[in-house]
Amino acid sequence: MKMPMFTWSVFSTCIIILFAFPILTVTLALLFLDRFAGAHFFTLDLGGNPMMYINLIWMWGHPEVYIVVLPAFGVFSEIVSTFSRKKLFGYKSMVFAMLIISFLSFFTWAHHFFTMGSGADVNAFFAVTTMLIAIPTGVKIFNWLFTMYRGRIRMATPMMWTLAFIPCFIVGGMTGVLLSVAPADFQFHNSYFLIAHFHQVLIGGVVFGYFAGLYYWWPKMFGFQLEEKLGKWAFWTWNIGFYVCFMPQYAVGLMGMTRRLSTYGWDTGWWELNFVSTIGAFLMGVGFLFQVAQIADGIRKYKTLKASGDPWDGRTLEWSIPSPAPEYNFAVTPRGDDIDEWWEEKERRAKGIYPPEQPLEPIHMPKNSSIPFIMSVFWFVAGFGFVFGWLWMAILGLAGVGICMIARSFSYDTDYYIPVDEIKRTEASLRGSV
Ligand SMILES: [Cu+2]
Repeated sequence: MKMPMFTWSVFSTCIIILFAFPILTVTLALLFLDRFAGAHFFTLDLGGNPMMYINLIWMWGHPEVYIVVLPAFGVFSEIVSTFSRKKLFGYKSMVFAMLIISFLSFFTWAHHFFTMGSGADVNAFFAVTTMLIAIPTGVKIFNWLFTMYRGRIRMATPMMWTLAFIPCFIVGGMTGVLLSVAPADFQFHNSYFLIAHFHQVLIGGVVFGYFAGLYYWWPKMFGFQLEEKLGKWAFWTWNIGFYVCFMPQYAVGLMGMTRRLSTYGWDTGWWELNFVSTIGAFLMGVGFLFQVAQIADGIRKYKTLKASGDPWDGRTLEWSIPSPAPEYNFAVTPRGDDIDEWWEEKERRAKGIYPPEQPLEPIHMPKNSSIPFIMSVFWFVAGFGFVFGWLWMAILGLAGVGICMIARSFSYDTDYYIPVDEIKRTEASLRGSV
């Protein structure tokens, strides 16, 4: 299957979601029975075990970190090849790496509590599986680097966030390997060293990735470009702030500071590094303000910043349609023979080879429904009632959920067709602005 890497990343994320979330559902059901029906799954007495809860939470929770990071990996793959004007290096190995990460992510959960006392054999197993994940991740890093090699790199904000991600994630990943050494983890456990590692992978990997993706697809989503100069200010304050904030935390962790402290004594010698860390946190806050200013500025200058359908000289098919995309996306189903189909198409057009005109057909569309949103409000009411033991509120919420379900089940008016005339009109008005 020739899908762009972002599509593959969403695909592998969905696989992990499919297997990980049932564990969370069961865990919450058991917790509910403990709290509400006097069961003893996670209690200290009557046969229960609180560590069972921690195990279940991380059986879901470790795959969850890959659920959040894999789409970011997909974003980086798209951006690296677009802004290096090259095909992604090692496409197949990228896909395999992602699938292997998805699989391995289910066998590492106990690395969150090597100190539980499960013994050397169990700890060794989870240490090895954790270290193994560094291999496919390393493959991806090398492929991104090789894609850039001899490419004509353009330093636009999406690419800058991608470039910042690579060294940041390497350091975050390597400290992860340090943490995975079970005997050493008896020292690192619950220390600020762990906190620094976690934030480096989750901010340096996930947040940077979604920033890169937002900058990249912003014109496609909203029809205007974000002004680059403010974006660069945001980038630098964010990145300098990041290192000033989190690097001292590795040190203060090795000095013995544990997580979740509300205060500590002056004689610990931790305050200087914590103070540096605080400065970094505020710098990141300034970076965030620059980003807010960037969006506000973009909305104000909407007309002058108006984006074409293909503002980055893109490679994948979303760039072949206008910005913002019409509700039906593609007027005719596009060809998808190549990963960089739009790039190939542009090359063909440059040689004067145009695709045959395809006849327009009415487009089948789903109708929007507000019921899922209303239902989620009722779920919230029910959950709130259960948490505080207000049964009347819980029943009210559940009744609302039931009514929503029934209403949706009996609603057959769920789709419509966009007639050809309307597609023609939309395309003509949008193409005018391309
Ligand atoms: Cu983990």
